[in-house]
Amino acid sequence: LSLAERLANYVVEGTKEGLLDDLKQALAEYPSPLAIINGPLMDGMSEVGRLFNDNQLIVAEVLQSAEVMKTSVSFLEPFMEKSVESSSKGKVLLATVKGDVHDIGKNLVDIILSNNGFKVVDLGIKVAPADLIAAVRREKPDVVGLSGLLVKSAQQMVLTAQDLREAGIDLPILVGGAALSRKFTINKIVPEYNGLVVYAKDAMDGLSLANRVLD
Ligand code: B1M
Repeated sequence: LSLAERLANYVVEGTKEGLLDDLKQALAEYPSPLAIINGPLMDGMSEVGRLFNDNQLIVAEVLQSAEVMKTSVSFLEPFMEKSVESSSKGKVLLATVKGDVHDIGKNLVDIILSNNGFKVVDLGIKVAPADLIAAVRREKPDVVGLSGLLVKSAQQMVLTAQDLREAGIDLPILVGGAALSRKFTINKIVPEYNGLVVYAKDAMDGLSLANRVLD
């Protein structure tokens, strides 16, 4: 198997045997650590999603795939480019919405923003609107970032935006995650909120939008 196929396979099989050696080799061959994540590792995750959808994998197996992804991201993180400016660009409050446990994408957004001059406060997963509102008041962020992968999470983002509006909050919101689209964001979330709402398709897009929003 090629290096790319082996890397995707670790994720699909949920096994870590040989993973770190292949990641080291990939660091030498790929243009950046993020290219390893967005390329072969994400290919593996897409295949996991497909097999799971097809009932060929059970949740316990998908959890092992998630573990491989998390281990890989932790291993690659120290090799990612970091900007010199120290947490001066602004503060981002990050959360996976209520009812949703998926956090690999959110954690990637955290890493990318933190490495590029943002101070990130991560509230974790299954964050209810009331907890988000309390955190906005406590942390006084410049941007709120919401992640969600389930179809019902897209609807939860609409409810969260409504609750934020009712609480008098109009900070820019950055939304992302597999269940969302730019169209859904514009048609469903934007009308329910008084502030700016922007959709990011991936973590790098999230970074450039966060930069633009705070410029
Ligand atoms: Co779940 N799951 N899962 N799962 N899971 C999906 C999302 C699913 C599409 C799989 C499938 O059926 N094909 C499906 C959703 C279907 C739907 O809603 N229509 C699904 C399901 C059904 C479920 C359960 C309901 C299964 C069950 O229990 N029967 C359950 C839900 C639990 C819950 O949330 N209440 C469940 C559970 C799990 C695990 C716990 C086993 C595990 C998650 C572990 C974890 O995260 N700690 C898991 C996984 C791993 C997946 C898949 C296979 C992979 C997700 C992932 O990590 N991708 C997923 C299928 C798939 O996506 N192909 C699936 C890698 C990650 C880097 O990508 O998060 O998309 P992603 O992030 C991207 C972008 O979206 C974006 O940037 C990242 C890339 O740079 N992004 C943002 C994300 N958030 C952002 C925020 C931003 C900006 C960009 O700004 C704030």
